[in-house]
Amino acid sequence: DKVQIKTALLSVSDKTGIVELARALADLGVKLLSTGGTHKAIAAAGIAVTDVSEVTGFPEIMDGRVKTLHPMVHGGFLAIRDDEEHVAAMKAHGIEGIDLAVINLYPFEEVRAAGGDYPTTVENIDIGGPAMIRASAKNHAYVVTLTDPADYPELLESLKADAGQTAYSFRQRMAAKAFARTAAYDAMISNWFAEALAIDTPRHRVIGGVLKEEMRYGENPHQKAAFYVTGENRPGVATATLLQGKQLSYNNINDTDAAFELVAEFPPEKGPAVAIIKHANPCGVAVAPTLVEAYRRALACDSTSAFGGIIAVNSLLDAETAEEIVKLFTEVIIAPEVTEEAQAIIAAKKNLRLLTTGALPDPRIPGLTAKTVSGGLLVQTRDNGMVEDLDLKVVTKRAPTEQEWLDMKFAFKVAKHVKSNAVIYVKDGQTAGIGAGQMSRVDSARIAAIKAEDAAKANGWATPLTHGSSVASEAFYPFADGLLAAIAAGATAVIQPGGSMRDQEVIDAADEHNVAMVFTGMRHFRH
Ligand code: 93A
Repeated sequence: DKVQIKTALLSVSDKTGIVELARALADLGVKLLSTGGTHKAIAAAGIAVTDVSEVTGFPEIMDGRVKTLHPMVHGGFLAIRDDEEHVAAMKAHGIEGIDLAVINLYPFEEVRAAGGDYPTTVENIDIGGPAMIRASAKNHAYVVTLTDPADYPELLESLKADAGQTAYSFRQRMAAKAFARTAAYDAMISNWFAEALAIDTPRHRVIGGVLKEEMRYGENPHQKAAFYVTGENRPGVATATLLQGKQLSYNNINDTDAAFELVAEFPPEKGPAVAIIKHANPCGVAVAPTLVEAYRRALACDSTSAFGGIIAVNSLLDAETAEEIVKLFTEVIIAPEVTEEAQAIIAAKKNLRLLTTGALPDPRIPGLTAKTVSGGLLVQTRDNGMVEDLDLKVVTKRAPTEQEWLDMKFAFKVAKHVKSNAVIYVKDGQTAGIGAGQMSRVDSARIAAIKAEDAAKANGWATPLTHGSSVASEAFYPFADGLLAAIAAGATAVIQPGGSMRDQEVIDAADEHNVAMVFTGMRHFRH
């Protein structure tokens, strides 16, 4: 299974380490073939290298769009070296075997991330490179494919140790990596089209991305994990700048995303907002005239759970807020921007990660989400429903007061980001109690009320904030019991999708207690 490397084709956009590799290969007696720019770089270092157009007998044409797409190249990669017919074809056409492909692709991802215009981005779709990667990797029984400069040293070591030969296991491993690379590359192209053309139907898109980083472990220490980025032009954890602190863990990334997506529901023009997240669910959300006040109010909801949490803010993180935040152990802060003063305050906490994104994501923009099931991927468009855009219907005798309107919309926004069954009480722009992830809606209502009682004790309030609150349920009440549990906790106004067979029972129960109720017509399941 050992293969002697006699001829190599080098064609790289990222020229990292290419001259050193070429020199080492030349020293081992390998014949080098190369394309325009790569040839130039290697030749400039005084290393003997043949232009691929000498092999093809064809010049690079159409601005380099066609340079290696030729049977002399692809025959060289694909020929089965011990197949009589293949060998005869090589002889008949003067095709020489190519035993090593060193290829990396036009920087499509970089051009896209830099906001390249449409024609520039299209021009950076590499055709010949992926064709060579796939051809050589398919024929890994005989050919080595290198797509990553990080693998150059391993190749050289094995060549030196093994008289210019490579092992089958190495070629297999490199082939697997090669196909992962071309698949990720094509996924990025597909994602870009989807974004450029606003295609949001899952069937016209491929879910895929390029490896951004590997984490030390996954959700648990015995699980391995990596972070792939889709290249989506959406401010968030995938594109954020880490200003301080160590690398984010798998759970940190998941929770930070949940935090930032939630806080982005609150446009900064309408005032500062803060969300504190634990295990992907909020344990406090608030809006207030100042950011520091919003933080205090968000924290007041459940300061016990906030310990070791993740904080997202919707506007410039200032020194006052930073002072408050550092009083408690927090894992991550994510903000669109941060003042220098605030940054200096946070710097005192070495382990606290601080991320900035430059902007908030637009909650209305389409996109895809995916989760795995065994043997498959479930893909759907992002839940970009906004309560402001819905046709809200008052279904009770009493209409909500102005404050109840504000609080119920706030609560419904939060409900969208809470695991189902979600019941959220809100009073005067702050969460009073959050009930998440229960199998029964009644239990979620009860748990949220208990949390509110705990908060009243912790904060020295005479009554829990649920008294006189507005409550949101992310899905309809199938029976009146869930509503009655919320009323028992003191809610005076309710927002829910409606649409249950027993809506009338639920409406009657609300009317009986002089509770105002609004139907949204849209639900926000989050399972
Ligand atoms: O424009 S291409 O799709 N057509 C080709 O025939 C071709 N062959 C290699 N792009 C092609 N390449 C790519 O050129 C390689 O994948 C590599 O990224 C780049 C190297 O070009 P140069 O050696 O001129 O810098």
